[in-house]
Order: sequence, then C-alpha cells, then structure tokens
Amino acid sequence: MAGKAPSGDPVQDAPEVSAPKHAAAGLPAVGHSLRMAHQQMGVRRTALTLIKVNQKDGFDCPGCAWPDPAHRSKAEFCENGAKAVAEEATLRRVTPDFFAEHPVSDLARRSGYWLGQQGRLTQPMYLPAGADRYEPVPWERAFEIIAEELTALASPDEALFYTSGRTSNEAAFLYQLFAREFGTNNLPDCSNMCHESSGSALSETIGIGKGSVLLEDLYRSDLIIVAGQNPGTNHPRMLSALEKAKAQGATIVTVNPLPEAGMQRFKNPQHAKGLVGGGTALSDLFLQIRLGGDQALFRALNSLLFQAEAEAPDTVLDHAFIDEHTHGFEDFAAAARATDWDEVLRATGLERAEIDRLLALVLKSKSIVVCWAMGLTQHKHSVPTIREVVNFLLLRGNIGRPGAGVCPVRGHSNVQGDRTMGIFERPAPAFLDALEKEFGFAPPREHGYDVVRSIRALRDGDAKVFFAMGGNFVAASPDTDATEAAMRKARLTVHVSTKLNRSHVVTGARALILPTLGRTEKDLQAGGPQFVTVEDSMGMVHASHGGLEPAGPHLLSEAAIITRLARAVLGPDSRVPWADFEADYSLIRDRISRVVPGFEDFNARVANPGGFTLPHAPRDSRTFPTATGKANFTAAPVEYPAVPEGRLLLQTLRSHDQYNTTIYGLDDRYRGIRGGRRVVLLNPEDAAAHGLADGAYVDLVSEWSDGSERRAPGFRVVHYPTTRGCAAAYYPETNVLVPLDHTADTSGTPASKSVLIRLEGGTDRPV
Ligand SMILES: Nc1nc2c(c(=O)[nH]1)N[C@H]1C(S)=C(S)[C@@H](COP(=O)(O)OP(=O)(O)OC[C@H]3O[C@@H](n4cnc5c(=O)[nH]c(N)nc54)[C@H](O)[C@@H]3O)O[C@H]1N2
Ligand SMILES: Nc1nc2c(c(=O)[nH]1)N[C@H]1C(S)=C(S)[C@@H](COP(=O)(O)OP(=O)(O)OC[C@H]3O[C@@H](n4cnc5c(=O)[nH]c(N)nc54)[C@H](O)[C@@H]3O)O[C@H]1N2
Ligand SMILES: [Mo]
Repeated sequence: MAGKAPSGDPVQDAPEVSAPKHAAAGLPAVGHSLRMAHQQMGVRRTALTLIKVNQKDGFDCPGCAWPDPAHRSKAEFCENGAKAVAEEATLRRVTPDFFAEHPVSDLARRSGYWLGQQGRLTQPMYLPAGADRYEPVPWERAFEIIAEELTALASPDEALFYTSGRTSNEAAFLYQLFAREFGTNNLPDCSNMCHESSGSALSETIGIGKGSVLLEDLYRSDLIIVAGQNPGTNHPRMLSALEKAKAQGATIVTVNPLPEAGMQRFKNPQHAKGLVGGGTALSDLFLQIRLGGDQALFRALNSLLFQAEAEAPDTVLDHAFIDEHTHGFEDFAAAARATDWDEVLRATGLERAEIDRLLALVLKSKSIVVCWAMGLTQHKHSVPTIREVVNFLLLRGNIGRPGAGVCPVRGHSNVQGDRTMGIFERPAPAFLDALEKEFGFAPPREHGYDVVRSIRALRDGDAKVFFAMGGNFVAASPDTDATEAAMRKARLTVHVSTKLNRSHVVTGARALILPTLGRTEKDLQAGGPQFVTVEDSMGMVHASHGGLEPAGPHLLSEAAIITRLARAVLGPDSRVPWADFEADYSLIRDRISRVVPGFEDFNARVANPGGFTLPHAPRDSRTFPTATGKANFTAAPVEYPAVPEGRLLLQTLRSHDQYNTTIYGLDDRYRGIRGGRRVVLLNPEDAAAHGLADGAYVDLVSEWSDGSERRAPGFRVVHYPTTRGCAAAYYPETNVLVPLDHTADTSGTPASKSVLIRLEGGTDRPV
C-alpha cells in the first residue's frame, strides 16, 4: 500500500537463488519499477512524476549521471531511475512522532534498508549531548547550535564539510563559498570514494579530469570497450546508447570478472521489439578478467600495438598525433616493449588468444572509446590503470577526434558538477584567485582533507565538527567500525538529508538532522519559483525544475540552508550577499559565470531547453592543459593484487536494488538473487576448493599486512560464474572489511574492489 513502510526489519541472509539472467531491461524491468513506484507514491503520483523525468521542462533524474539524448522519448528514464525518483517522491514520512517512538539506540540496531524505507524527513531534529532521542528544533535554533560549535573551534580546519553528489550546482557553489569564507578547504566529497582515480589520472595525462566524449561520439565509434562497469544496473540508459552505437556499426567489448546481464543482451523497453522480443546482443567479446588485471591487459594490448607497428610500419600508430600532441612516448614505448607476458596472463587470468582477439578488433577500428566506472577506480593501482587506458588511446590518436575518447561514467547525478563548482579539498590556485577577485575575501590556500583523511582527523581529534550536504558518510566510507568510532568523537555532526540513514544514528556528542527538498520538488523562494542546474557525465549543463509539492511545510532547499547557516556563522561581516542568493538563484548563477570558466552568460545559456556543453580542451581542439602542455604518456610498472594460496580477492559492489547505501529492495534480479543481501558470489571451483556447497554460510575475514583482521559474519555462499579467485559481495555490508589505509595510490580512493579475504565457517545458517 502506498505510504506505508514495512514494519519489521526483514531477514537479509536467506535469499532464493536462481541462475543469473542473460538479458537486461525489457518487460520485467518496466513492471518492477512501476511496482516499486506504486508502493512508494501511489498510482496517480507515479504517473504525474515519471513523465517529468529528464524532460526539458522537468527535473533531472536523481539516479545516475548518464546524459540525456538531444531527442528525448516520452519516457526518458530507466527502471532504476524510476526507483530513485520513487524513493524521493515517496508518500511515507518520518515525523517528530517517529523520533519520539524510536530512540537512537533503537534506530542504531536497524538495517539501512529499514531506515530508508521509513520515508522522507520532515522537520529539523536535534539530539542534545547525552540524550537518546532526537527532538524537533526550530531552524533558527539549529543554525545557532552549528554557529556555536563552529565559532568555538581553535581553527576553521577543525570543521569538515562533506558533499554527496546530488547537490545542485547552485547549492554546491554556495557551500564551498561558505566553507572557504569560514576559512577551510576541508571539502571531502563522495568523489573521493568514486572517480577520484579517474580525475587524478586524466588531469595528469590529458589536463582535465573529465571524460572527453559526447553521446554523438559513442554513436560514431567503431569500437567501445566497457571495462569495470555494470551499466545494466547502474547506468541503464547507457544501454540504449550502446544499442544505438551498435546499430550504427560499433563493436562492443566487455571487460569484467562478472558476466553482467546488461552487457550481454538489452531489451529496450522503449521499442515494442525490446519489450517482447529477444533484444539486442550488445557485447561482441567478453573478457572475463581477474580483479585488478586491467592495467596488465591494457599494457599487453599496447605492447601488441608496438609489435604490429613493427611488422607493418606506419600503419598502426598515429605518428602525426604522437609527434605533435604528446610527451613521454619513448619512455612509454620502452616500457611497453618490455612487457612480461607471464605476468600479463597471471594478472589478467586471460589467455593470450583472448587478448589477440581484442587486438584484432582494435586494429580494424579507426575510432575507439573506452568507458569505465568503479571496477577500474577502486584498486590500489587504479591511477596507473587509467593512465594505461590513456596510453592505449593516445597511441592511435583516439582523443580529440569524433567517435573516440575517454569515458569515465560518473555515478551521482551531479557529482561532476559539484567538482566544477569547487567542491574539492585541493582547489586549483586559479579557482581560488577567481573567488577572491569576485568576493573580496582571501580563501584559504592550504589543501584540506579528503574522505579518508577526514576520518583520520576525527579519529585523532583534529576535526570536531562534521557537516554533510547529503550522503551517508558512515555507511559509504570504508572500515565501518573505525569510521563509526571516529564519528562518535565529534562534538557535533550535522546532516542535510532527504531520507533517514545510518549516519543520523552514529553521531557526535550533539547531532542535527536538517531536512531538505529533493530535486523532484518545487522550490519557492522570496524571489519566486526557483530552478537549479546540473552537469552530467559528459559535461552538459542543464536546468532541473521540480514539480511536486514539498514533502512537508518545514523543508528548506539546500541553497536556503547554506545561506542561513552562513549568516548565522559569519554574521554581518561576510562579504557575500547571502540573503539575495537565497531569494533568487539567478544571482548565484551570475557569480558562477564570473568565477568558473565555461559558464560565461550562464543564465542566458541555461534558458536554452537542452542546456549547453562545457568546453573541454582536449576534445575540442586537441590542446592539453597539462604540466608539459601535451598529452602525457606514462610508463608505470605493471601492478596487480597478489593473492596467497587459499585466499580470494573480494570486490564490493552494487545489487540491482540499491542506490549506494539506499536499499530499494532485497533482490538482485539479473544475478538471480531474491530476498537477501548477505551473499558472497564464488566461482564454483573456488567454492569446491573450500568445500563449500551453494547455500553454505561463511564469515568473510579480511587480512592486512599490518597483521590486523576484519570480519563480516554470516554470508550465504552463491555459486556464480565469476572469475576464478575473485569473489563478490554487496556494499555497504562489506565496508567493515576495508581498512582505512587500503587506498589507491595518488587518488586516495578506498580500494574496495580488491579486498584480500579468507572464508571461515561451517555450513549451517547462523542463528
Ligand atoms: N541503480 C543504481 N545506479 C547507480 C548507483 C547505484 O548504487 N544504483 N550508484 C551510482 C554511483 S555513485 C556510481 S559510482 C556508479 C557505479 O557504477 P558501477 O561501477 O557499474 O558499480 P559497481 O556495482 O561498483 O560495479 C562495478 C563493476 O565493475 C566490475 N569490476 C569490479 N572490479 C573489476 C576489475 O578489477 N576489473 C574490471 N574490468 N571490472 C571490475 C564489477 O564486476 C561490476 O560489474 O553507479 C551510479 N548509478
Ligand atoms: N565498499 C564500497 N564502498 C563504497 C563504494 C563501493 O563500490 N564499495 N562506492 C563508493 C561510491 S562510488 C560512492 S559515490 C559513495 C556514496 O556515498 P554517499 O553519496 O555519501 O552515499 P549515498 O548512499 O548515495 O547517500 C544517500 C543519502 O543521501 C541523502 N540524499 C538523497 N538525495 C538527496 C538530496 O537531494 N539532497 C540531500 N541533501 N541529501 C540527499 C539521503 O538522506 C540518503 O540517505 O560510496 C562509496 N563507498
Ligand atoms: Mo560513486
């Protein structure tokens, strides 16, 4: 029934298991998404809301960051977008009565699924020091409490300002402005756990930490390699783009330890054929790689390109491009020629013939795009892995040409825009100069803390106030026990949120929950109705207009919360006209247009229904704003995770029924799992080697070089066609296994796709 949350907390470790699916979307996806939407919002609201998703007069889908095509269909959303919308537009409400009924100690025992299912937060809530119940608090008092704690700090650097990636450009710009006028660059964000490795590798090699392709490039591409990504679940609308690319002649290669259904076959729900027919086979070649083997794979491919060039000079490499636009070619060539094939085969788990097959496809393709997501970014050696992808593309001039380029597929719907707006703990000096010029205060220059450093700072007493603009920091971060202990040391934790989550119940001495509008809702301010803007994964900026009545009369927009907070904390001395910004967001956009390159004339250009495309020097003109002024080849040693006998590598990934820490349901339909999340997918031969039947229960125990161990108990074994030696289990349940210090070199991203584990335990289901 719409509006009612399940009462009990369901069992999550006894799923039904059937064979994995070989196709994604189609009719079951339509049915599934409508069922969930009806449960949350009823039939009428579902219909009225879903027709506005990603339409030019509607709102940007709060799901993923995949771009919208120029010609939009009437239903420009996917199954999981519909779930994301339903989760926000739900009719369920969390009121002060709910908090009176449920003390924090009770809520702390509930699952993340249960917490999220309770509905939308409706009033600001305050947890006083020593109390076990949140109580309602007026907004003004909430801002006073925050101001008390912030102004009592010995230094502004004792405060942390986290951002998750749904925050609009306008709110993100204000938020970083507030943090910097207050005096700190401590702006950790979800990107630190996500595509930071892409940003690091791309900034260094091509001069900009963003992808270089537009949708048209995918359609024009000859070869698309999708590595370390599960679009069928996480970016379902990408499947439509791949289908179209395929129809126009592209070959598609998938590199993944798992045979993900979406990459095998796609039944496009927008065509009758897709609904009832067999759909389109997407992947032409599937390389079932070992976890962490991608750097070795691309290095091997590069060495084969050199070999092919030696056999047929001037036919394989793009010498004109290399000579004119790149730096570091000779060193890289030497490294690639020295490739150790035994190592390649060990690291990738592939056969030489499979890599040769990929080579043949590469050699006959003029234009190549490489797409990737968390399978490439969350390893210790992620940055050199992505640099190797760049090397591969540079060799044949595949950057800055139609149909070719790098395509890191971003996660949260505005995570890329938040960065563009200055949510970054290591801002570029030019950005700070522009802020200083525009607002007349001197922003701090010293770098701030990223996510992992923020947790250490809390743990060590160097940070005392934690403020989050969205997200679910304690559940999304690694090393759950250490992170929770660190958070409990804070003096004050504040969450600007739409839904209840774990971070609201693992708090500092005092805590606040500040309920905010979601993107689906109307945003009415003193200056009239407001809209916000977002940037998608391909650097397109457009407006998002919410249409629903807000979830309650007490909600404030994110922008309003920041402006009021800023006034409470900074007082009349602030150089920023906060009240004006709250009343009229176009005034914020005017300032953005003067601070952030590419946003010139922002208000006028965003009035164009499709929005506008941000400049991207490598894509637009083959200019590379790097330290050398060229695109940089890099020659790092090949790395891959070492796995001792009897141990497995575990990746922590998403099921089909979750959005990060938001759990929509307990099914992972494409992988054949129903009604549970505590599962570990094991290759049947690995399971046999451990004497584990399908359905046995084990503890996952991670082991680290410092001798420490971490345990996640009670996982049901599922025999699954994953690469030998490579296990998989869902996040966030497995975040307990990933130590804080297990991060990617250079980017600092938690290496949550390569966790060394052993399996312990019996066969019976634990009670
Ligand atoms: N419905 C839904 N949509 C989402 C999200 C969600 O949770 N739910 N999350 C959003 C966010 S924030 C993000 S960042 C994206 C995440 O999108 P994805 O990166 O697709 O998410 P994951 O579930 O982490 O899947 C990682 C994929 O990489 C593969 N993989 C893991 N390790 C390796 C490796 O070493 N090599 C290779 N080649 N493959 C590997 C896994 O088998 C899996 O297919 O999705 C966004 N969209
Ligand atoms: N082990 C492991 N850990 C991971 C990952 C992994 O693959 N494995 N993936 C990592 C990745 S890629 C990411 S991006 C992070 C995600 O980290 P986060 O972005 O911090 O987590 P989410 O679960 O997306 O946050 C969900 C919460 O956001 C709030 N919210 C939703 N919409 C809005 C809104 O419009 N405004 C506001 N203010 N709040 C809103 C709701 O209260 C909801 O409970 O997790 C990372 N952690
Ligand atoms: Mo992400």
